[in-house]
Amino acid sequence: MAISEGRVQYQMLIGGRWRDAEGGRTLPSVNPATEETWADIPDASVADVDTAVKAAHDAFESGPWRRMSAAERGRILRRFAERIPAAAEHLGRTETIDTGKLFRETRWQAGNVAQIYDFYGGLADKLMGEIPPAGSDQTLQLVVREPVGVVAAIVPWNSQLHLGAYKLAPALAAGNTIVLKPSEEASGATLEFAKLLAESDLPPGVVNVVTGGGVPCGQALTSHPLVRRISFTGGVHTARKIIPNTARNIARLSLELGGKSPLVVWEDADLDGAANGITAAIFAATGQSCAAGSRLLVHEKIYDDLVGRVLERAGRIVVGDPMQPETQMGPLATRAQLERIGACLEQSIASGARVLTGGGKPAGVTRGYFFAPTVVACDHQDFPVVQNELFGPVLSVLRFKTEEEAIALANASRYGFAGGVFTRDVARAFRLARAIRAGRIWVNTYRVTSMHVPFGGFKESGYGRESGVDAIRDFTETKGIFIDTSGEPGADPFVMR
Ligand code: TXE
Repeated sequence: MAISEGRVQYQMLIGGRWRDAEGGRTLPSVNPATEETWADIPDASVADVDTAVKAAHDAFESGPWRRMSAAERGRILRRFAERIPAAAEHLGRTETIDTGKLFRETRWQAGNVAQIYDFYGGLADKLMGEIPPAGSDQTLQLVVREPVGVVAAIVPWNSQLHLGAYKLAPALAAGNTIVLKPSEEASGATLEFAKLLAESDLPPGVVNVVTGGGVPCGQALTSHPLVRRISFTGGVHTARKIIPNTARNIARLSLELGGKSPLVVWEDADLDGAANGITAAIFAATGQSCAAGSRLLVHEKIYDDLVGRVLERAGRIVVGDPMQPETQMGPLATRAQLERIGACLEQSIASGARVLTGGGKPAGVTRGYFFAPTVVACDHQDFPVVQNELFGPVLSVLRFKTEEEAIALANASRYGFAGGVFTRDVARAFRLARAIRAGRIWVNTYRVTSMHVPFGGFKESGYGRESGVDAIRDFTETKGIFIDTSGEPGADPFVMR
């Protein structure tokens, strides 16, 4: 990294060396809280991506990483994890400048990244094979697990370090090598993190970081013939472009996409607790989370009371500079997000949706991509604001009468990432949790997470799971080995026995 004209100049990490993009091309990185360009990142070409994938491939084929004992790989990852907390403050600050996410949260997430590397480092030597029973006692059958090869990890802007760790840590623990591509909208924190990787005991080429646009960088990476596994987090429209690429390289793909998650509040719920859960679901991280709960479904008997509490809570949210400790909601990450959300809301208002609070820039704000906490009453779910993932602090509200109706409304979405249920009735909570078609359900809480529990979606929220113990297996291939233990010469293949 160098500073030029007050802007940070980043390079990419390829094969253990720092490199500019071909021709020195760069892309600007904008601080969404100030609208100022604070850094330039390399704009990788197809040739740069090819160099990075070949570096990862060489490290996989000829380097020590996959050959060393799994225990040693685990030790290297855990030693690496120990170095991260000292950098958490710096990484958090960089990510906040990059994305507008609250510093309180980015600093915490950077520290949590250490635990993710520690967790999967600890699993490296717990990956077991199998010895299935054979048809004959003269044959020994083994199922062993081997790393897949070069993994392409593609990460969006909303939680670059955290989401990146859930891909890299299990993939590395299993012995793979990586090419990581963060979003062109926010790559700074990842490139700062890459410095820690470069100084670690990971052999050169095991982790490579390329930066640049979806096209050509992401496209070249996901269609590269040496890539064997793609782990993607981003929008469904991008997933639709990546899936056809895997028809060329036959790389295994997992997709962690968006959501339009329902929050169902029953009449017996603790309403203040529910209002807090709803606030966490939609206004934390300015609603820019795949798990955001953005469709509130409320039992008709408590509709006015609960919505009143949500509006009161939304009205108290401190919107402002994401670096300040008192700020509760920062800006959206990009101007495009701001414009897209505004346009979708306008369309919905024109067709009858009613804004109860918010609906645009907060009063008095003159710069930065800020959008006020917004609640919109909707009499049905056909409005664009209910159908589309907005990835912003916009909550639609609808009432229901019966459990069947609540379930039908909750499931009337092409997405199925998560859901929230608020009730004191355990049996009802369990029925709703099972009935909602989504990969994660929270009951009387929201946003709580753990690296022991997998996450990922149903329907258009994607396929494959991240996090959890099984994530390490997901970066392996099984291999069946048959050993003749008879000690006798091989039998004539044309004589049936
Ligand atoms: O994501 P993109 P964007 C949703 C959310 C958001 C919308 C758009 O609704 O508003 O997607 O966000 C790379 N081949 N989510 O546009 O474009 C890109 O460079 C290969 C939900 O930022 O999907 C970046 O690194 N890669 C989600 C990554 O894909 C390509 C988080 C994600 O960017 C590519 C983010 C291509 N052709 C957005 N085009 C979640 N699950 O949390 C782009 N990319």
